[in-house]
Amino acid sequence: MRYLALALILTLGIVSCKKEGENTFFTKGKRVETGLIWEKSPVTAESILAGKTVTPLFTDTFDRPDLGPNWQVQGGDWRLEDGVVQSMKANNKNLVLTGAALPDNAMIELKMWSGSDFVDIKFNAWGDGGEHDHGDGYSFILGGWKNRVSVIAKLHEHEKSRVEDRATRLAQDEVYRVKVIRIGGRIWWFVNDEIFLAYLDPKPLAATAGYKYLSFANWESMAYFDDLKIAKIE
Ligand SMILES: [Ca+2]
Repeated sequence: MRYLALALILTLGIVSCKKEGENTFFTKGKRVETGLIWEKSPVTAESILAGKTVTPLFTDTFDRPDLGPNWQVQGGDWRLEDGVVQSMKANNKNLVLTGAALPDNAMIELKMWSGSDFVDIKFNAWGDGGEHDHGDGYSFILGGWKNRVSVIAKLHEHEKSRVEDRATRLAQDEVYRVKVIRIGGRIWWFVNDEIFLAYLDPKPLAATAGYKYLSFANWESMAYFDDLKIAKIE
């Protein structure tokens, strides 16, 4: 009986190791716990895009006085200043890009930084553009929860299958170059050209169902965004 139990434990161990191997992703050598993180590093944007066609769709450098017709303000204090999108307090009322739709397969590039020592800067992509308390579509949060957790989350910032980086501490006033690549249900998030987090969604949000909006988000950080670029991947 004891041997049977041992054999059972070993078998389960082998099965769980295999499953774990398929679903485990390493970020900067750190293991991230989740069922939905899916690939081992290193991965580069160039390797993901190899053989694909990337077509620019939309750019915004925000070098003008007003946000203009491409942007819709849900609330908060979103504004342009010194050629940069700024918000000091928005309480999750977003600044939504209504002038361009995100294709399901796309690359998003932008710069974001925080003037707050607790960082906590974020944006949403492939959302429905509506008002939600905790994120729209896929949320990308850098140094959230007082600079303790960075995440990719789907439809809700606190959802159970969100992927997390609890090791990296971000810096106040440091400009982070962000690149998000999505192909189907696979999403890669690069920060300063290094893979930061990745998310596998078995039931990806689709533009045909209305999930096609990018939005800048903020609770009460000194949040800054600039140099947005969106490209279609085929
Ligand atoms: Ca600018």
